Amino acid sequence: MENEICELLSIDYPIFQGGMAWIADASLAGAVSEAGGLGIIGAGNAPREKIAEEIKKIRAITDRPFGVNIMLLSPFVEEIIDLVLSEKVPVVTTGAGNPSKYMKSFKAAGIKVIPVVPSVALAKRMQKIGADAVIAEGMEAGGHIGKLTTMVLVPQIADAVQIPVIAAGGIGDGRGMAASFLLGAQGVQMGTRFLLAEECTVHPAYKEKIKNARDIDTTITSQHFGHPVRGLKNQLTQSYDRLEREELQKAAPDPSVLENLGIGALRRAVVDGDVVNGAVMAGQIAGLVAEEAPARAIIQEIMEESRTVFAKGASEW
Ligand code: TUI
Repeated sequence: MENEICELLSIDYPIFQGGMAWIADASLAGAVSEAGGLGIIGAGNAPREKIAEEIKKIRAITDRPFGVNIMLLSPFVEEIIDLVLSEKVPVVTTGAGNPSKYMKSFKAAGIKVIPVVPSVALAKRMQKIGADAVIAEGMEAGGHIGKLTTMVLVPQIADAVQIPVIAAGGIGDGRGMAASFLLGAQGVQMGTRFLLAEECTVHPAYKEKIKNARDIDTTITSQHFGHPVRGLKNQLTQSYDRLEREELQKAAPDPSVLENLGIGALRRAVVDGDVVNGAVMAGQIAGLVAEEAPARAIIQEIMEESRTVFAKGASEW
């Protein structure tokens, strides 16, 4: 029997590569799609021309399906939506908000729409307005996160909707994939693990910091106002914590103090390799021991391991 996600998207393996802002470009997404997974270009805060270029590049790398992740807080969200509609990209994933008002245009263009949802309520709403599947992302994930863990979110969403569920947040190997399927998911999305793909163009210092990370090395900034973001601890996250504490003492806390600190921080880490004062977004699975490898090898290893541990479990309990 075919996997529902593979059938829906015409891909070989139900593995999505997270559409990481500044990081997930045509090089990484093209390699993942070419290897049979779903590669996703992260639009992040980029303007239309930048993403148009990445779409052109990925089409030169592969003729397999790919996706574009639309970060709904982007100042360029309207022009990115116009771009994916005119380019008729095969798949759109959305993050950091509710994509309801764009759903009709996506569907009219024949685009498969798979929103990231942090709750059962939003998953049900997305199913109702025509989403093809949902990505249930737990707060183990890197970047902007919701409040629930993958372990509790996936089964509750799987029970609440009939469309396929893709598990995300804290998944980095075949064990995580097998566990996700046992919780009711039909696919997985991984971001942090693909940072160590050879085709991932993130600065080598960023990759090194991921390789050296321990289980307890991530933290959440902007927990109390603004948008909570998970990344590896460094001087930037310490400054955030201090400023946030200071602001919260005030009679009228001003969230813009924190926003100012965040502007350009991700770019500093990804492009310049400043992992001390830049934002090194990563999930809690960064502590997992993993080597740099081609995207194809990562996908093959995870497929094989997930099947092995699943079969082992079935024979032991
Ligand atoms: O979007 C992500 N991860 C991201 S976006 C990003 S760029 C950024 N940087 C700083 C601040 C904000 C964004 C870096 N990482 N993951 C998907 C995701 N979506 N996580 C949580 C959500 C989410 C949250 C609320 C989705 C929907 C939602 O809906 C609220 C509503 O309006 O109902």
